[in-house]
Amino acid sequence: MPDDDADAARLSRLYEGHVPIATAIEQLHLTRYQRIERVILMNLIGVLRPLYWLVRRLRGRPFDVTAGLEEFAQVANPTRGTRTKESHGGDHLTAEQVATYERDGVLGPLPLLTPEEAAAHRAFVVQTHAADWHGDYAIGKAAADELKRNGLWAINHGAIWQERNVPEIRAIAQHPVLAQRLASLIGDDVVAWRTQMFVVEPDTKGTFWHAATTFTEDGDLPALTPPPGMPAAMANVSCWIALEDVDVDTACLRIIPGSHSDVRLDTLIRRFSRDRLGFVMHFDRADRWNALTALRYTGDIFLAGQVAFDVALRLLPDLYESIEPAHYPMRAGECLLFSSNNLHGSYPNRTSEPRLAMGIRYTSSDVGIYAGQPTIPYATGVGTTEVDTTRLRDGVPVHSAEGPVAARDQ
Ligand SMILES: O=C(O)CCC(=O)C(=O)O
Repeated sequence: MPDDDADAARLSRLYEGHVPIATAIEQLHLTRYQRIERVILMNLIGVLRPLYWLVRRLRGRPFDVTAGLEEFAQVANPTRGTRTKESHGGDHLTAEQVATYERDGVLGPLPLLTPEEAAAHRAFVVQTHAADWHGDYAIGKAAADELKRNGLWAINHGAIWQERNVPEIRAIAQHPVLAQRLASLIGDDVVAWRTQMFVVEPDTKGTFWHAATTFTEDGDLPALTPPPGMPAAMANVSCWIALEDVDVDTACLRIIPGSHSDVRLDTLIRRFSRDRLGFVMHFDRADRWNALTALRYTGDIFLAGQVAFDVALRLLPDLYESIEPAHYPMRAGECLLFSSNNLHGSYPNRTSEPRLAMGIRYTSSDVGIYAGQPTIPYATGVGTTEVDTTRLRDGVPVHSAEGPVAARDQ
C-alpha cells in the first residue's frame, strides 16, 4: 500500500467516532466579536512570526521538537507487584494477567460492583453533584464560576472527590478486591491518589485521545513524581468503573493497547508546555487557527489536545503505526485497569442519558504526590490503604528504616 493510503487508513482507524478538527472548529458557535477578534489575532501572529524566528535564531535557540525522541519510542514497563493469584490466592491477579498488563498496559473488563451497586452509586453521584455539594471546589471557585457561567459545569469539574473525603467514594477506592488486584501490579503499598467522575453528556462527542504519565494537565508541575528508575508510565494505574452498561453508542472507552510503551506523544506534549510560544509559532496557518480557536474560545482542553495530536501524527509519521485501537464495551459495575500513558479516549454518547463512569487513580507509596504543590492539602489522605500524612513532607512520603508509609493491603 502506498504511504499515503497507509496514513489515511491509520487516521481513519484513529478518528473513528471523532470528527476531524477542522469540522469540529467549523461547528463551533462564536459571537461576531469573537470572530473579528480571531481574525485580528491571526493576522497579528502572522506578522510577528518572522520576527519571532529571527530573534530566536539570533539568540541561538533553534526549534527542534523531535530531537532525540527515538529513545522514547519503546520503553519497558515492568510491574512491581510480588503477589499473584498463584502465590497468594484471593483476588490477586494471575501471572498471566500481570504479563498481559505489562505488554498491553490494560487489563479487563473485570467484575467489581454488582449492577445494583453501580446504579446506586451513579444516583448518589448525580444527586450530590446536583445539590452543589461542597460549594468550594478543588479547581478553585473562580474557575468553577466561570464554567458555570458558560454552561460548561459538569460532574467532571467537581472532579477531585477524594480530597473531600466522601465516604461513599472512599469505600469504592478502598475496595478490597481492587486492593489485591492492584498489589499484583503496583506492589504492596497501594495509594489511591485521585478519584474523579467522567461524564459524557447525551448526544455529544466522546473524550478525545489523550495520554498522561505524570499528570501535568492541571498546571506545569507534575502531580506524580516517580522515584528514580521507575518508568513514568508505571507511576499510575487507572481504574475505570462503568456505572451503567456501555458500548460504542454509549461512550465506551477506546484504548490503544501497548501505546504506554511509546512515550513520544507525552514527551512532545511536555516539550510543548515548556515552549508553548515556540510550538504555536511553528504551527502552519490551519493549525494556528484551530489552536487559537480551541484555546481562546472554548475552554475545551480536548479540542486543543486534538490539534496537538494531529500535529504529533504529522511530525512522527510512524506514531502508533503498528498498534490497533481497541474498544471496551462493559457491563455496569465492571472495571478496567489501565496505564494512563496508554492512548485512551471514548466514543460519542448517541443516547439521551449522560454516560457516567468513576475513575480512580492509584500509585505506590514511594511516588511523590502533588510534591511541592501547596494548594492540595492532603492528596493522599484516603486510599485503598491509608497514608500516614504526618510522614509526608511537601506531599512526598518520607521513608525510614521502618519501611514505606502506607499500610499494606489486607
Ligand atoms: O471516560 C472517559 O471518557 C475518559 C476517561 C479518562 O480519560 C480516564 O479515565 O483517564
